[in-house]
Amino acid sequence: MSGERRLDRRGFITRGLAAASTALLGGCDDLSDQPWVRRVLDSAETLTRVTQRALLSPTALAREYSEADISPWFKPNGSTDPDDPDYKAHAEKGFADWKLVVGGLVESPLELSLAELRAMPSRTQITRHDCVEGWSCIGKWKGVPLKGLLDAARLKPDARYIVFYCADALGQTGTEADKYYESIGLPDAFHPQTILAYEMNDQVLPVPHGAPLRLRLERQLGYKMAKYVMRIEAVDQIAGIRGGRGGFWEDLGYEWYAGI
Ligand SMILES: Nc1nc2c(c(=O)[nH]1)N[C@H]1C(S)=C(S)[C@@H](COP(=O)(O)O)O[C@H]1N2
Ligand SMILES: [Mo]
Repeated sequence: MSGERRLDRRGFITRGLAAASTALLGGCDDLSDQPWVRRVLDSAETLTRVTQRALLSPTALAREYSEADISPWFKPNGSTDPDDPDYKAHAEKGFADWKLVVGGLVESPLELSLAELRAMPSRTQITRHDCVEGWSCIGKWKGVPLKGLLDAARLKPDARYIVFYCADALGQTGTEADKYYESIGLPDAFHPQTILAYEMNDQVLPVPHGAPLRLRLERQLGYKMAKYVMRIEAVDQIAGIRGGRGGFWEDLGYEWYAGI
């Protein structure tokens, strides 16, 4: 099968899924208990991975846009105002004494304030955000490349994944176990467009979009891009974490590699 036909098939399945999920649901709700959704997601995932391997190198860049392309309104989705007491206390103080924690399989664990993150080399990119629900928005993001943080923390040789722990709980019990989390592999972690953003459209990152810090991972779907990132951990496997599938939505059936 030619690369072009693979893309067509994948596009067909992805568009079909987007249309179906938009028709059924207004938000990133629990699609996963519907077996047909699960089957479509699984087949789209396999095709996406095959296509991406065939056509793209691990360092291929996602398309970047111009200022004129920036969406006048960017839809906030999922959690938009975390109901966590620690988070609320930090938000009230403008995150002035908040610190990002970097730990796990690293030689030099780090705790970095927003001022320290802002003092590190940054990257700015205008990119399109695609949600699994079928909507897209273009926004401008500025932040610190994850590579810069990982180089500073010095990964141990057995590190294979980077896990992001967030402040917000989306689940039913409101406990630690319900908090949003995500994980990515090292090729994505070191990709030049993988940044921890503290600015959106030239403003301080607003709370609905993940203040004080959110992941931008431009070659995967929106649910991978953890907002309200409090702690980053390098690990050798994701099987022992929470539901074991590498993310909040993954534990409910979404695919771990959500390539676009
Ligand atoms: N912590 C956290 N991160 C999250 C979510 C969430 O609910 N909580 N929702 C995800 C989904 S499904 C999408 S589409 C994007 C939405 O980002 P936005 O609010 O900036 O549009 O964030 C992702 N990251
Ligand atoms: Mo999403």
